[in-house]
Amino acid sequence: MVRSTWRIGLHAVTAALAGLTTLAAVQVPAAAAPTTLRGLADARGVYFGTSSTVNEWNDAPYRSLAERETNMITVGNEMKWDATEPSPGRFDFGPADSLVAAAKAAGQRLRGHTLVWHNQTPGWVQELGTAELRQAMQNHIRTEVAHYRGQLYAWDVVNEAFEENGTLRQSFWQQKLGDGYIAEAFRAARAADPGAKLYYNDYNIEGIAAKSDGVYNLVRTLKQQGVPIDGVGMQAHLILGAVPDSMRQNIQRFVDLGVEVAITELDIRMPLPAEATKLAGQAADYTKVAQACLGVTGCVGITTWALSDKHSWVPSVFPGEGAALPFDENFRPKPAYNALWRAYGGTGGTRTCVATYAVIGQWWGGFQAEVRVTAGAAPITGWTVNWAFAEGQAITSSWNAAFATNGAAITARSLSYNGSLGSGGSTTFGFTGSWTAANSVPAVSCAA
Ligand code: G2I
Repeated sequence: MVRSTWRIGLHAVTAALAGLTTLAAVQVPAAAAPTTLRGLADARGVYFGTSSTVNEWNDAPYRSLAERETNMITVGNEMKWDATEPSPGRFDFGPADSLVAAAKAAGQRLRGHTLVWHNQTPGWVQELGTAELRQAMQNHIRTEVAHYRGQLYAWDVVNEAFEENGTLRQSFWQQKLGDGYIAEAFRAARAADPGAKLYYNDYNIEGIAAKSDGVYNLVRTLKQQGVPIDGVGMQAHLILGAVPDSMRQNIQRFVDLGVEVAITELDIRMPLPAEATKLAGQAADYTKVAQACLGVTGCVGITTWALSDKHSWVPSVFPGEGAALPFDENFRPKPAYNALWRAYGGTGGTRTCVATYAVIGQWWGGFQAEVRVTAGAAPITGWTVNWAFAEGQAITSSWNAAFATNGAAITARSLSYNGSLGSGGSTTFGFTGSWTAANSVPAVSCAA
């Protein structure tokens, strides 16, 4: 909000000044260079996002990382059918609502995920006969999309409806409702929220191959029939060393059909353990994906499926594989992060450090917090972490940093023994404090 007001203001000032030829030199303050992927994405008019579940969001360091680095959140599980309509007509939007409210409070946009899928759909839906299933689908879409009307950037309306050979997946949807269920779902979603972008979303459609040909033909047909589809989500659950060479060309052909494209669930897994060579290869793969998207006007953003390896779905589904995300389990940026940083237009190497703040203990009137500082790609020789205590918290004792307080503003600086960090290295400092009404985790920034 503040940003766009400033932009409008600046345009107005610039326009006004254009007429004043007597003013020789006008000093317009230079915008500070972005220090996060979120800032870079904002400056470029695209997004960088992550998925988040309620559990992940409650992991304070994860949340502060996501708030700092991303301007788009995909709700990880809480908008799926098993969460929102566990029994017929009984809707529960509580968990999803809490994520929506939190993301909006952090100034992030949201992608809704997902309405019609063969997974995470309750048994009662799968057991319905044709007429009842059609009615249940319509009712589910109508109710859920209307609940979030005006609040979401986009919806993944239909998810993973294709087989690898490019034919429609023989799901219970397809078998009972026939091919037309996809068009019906998009129409129902548009009627319930005319403002949300409506996406078809799938995996293994990043390169040109039988499956993406199938999706391409579907989208072309839907467009010809006037079915309201606005976007194609390429999930991009990829494998180290196997980013398709045709990815950019594939994105372009979809854009040429008149839809936008997004990378919606990016991760690039590798055999564990992760070591330097694999991490460097993964960074090259992240570069390839990001350039394929950002090189095409109409590819609007990239979302990773979680942000840190701590919360990845990969190890539980592919035993022995993992390390698929841009931050490691301790929230330290990996070479893949630096690759994204450069692909989004970051210059001068990566920003120099990140800090994550966690409340590690809380009792009536008091709490203990720990802040972790992590260097970026280049070594650093000193750091400063800033935040504001908006709820009246006060520091009572501290360790491993020099604190300065100015009203609500807190500054913590490195000491002689913990300012120097190697590339990706980290250290922690902490404090105990007092609180009264509330003790939320503040947004922290780090400079080196
Ligand atoms: O499988 C990765 C993604 C592929 N594309 C669609 C996405 O929606 C999908 O996400 C994953 C979630 O990240 C997992 O968290 O979808 C899985 C289910 O298909 C999710 O896993 C499920 C577990 O299987 C359940 O046991 C668990 O109860 O998460 C549930 C909620 O934590």
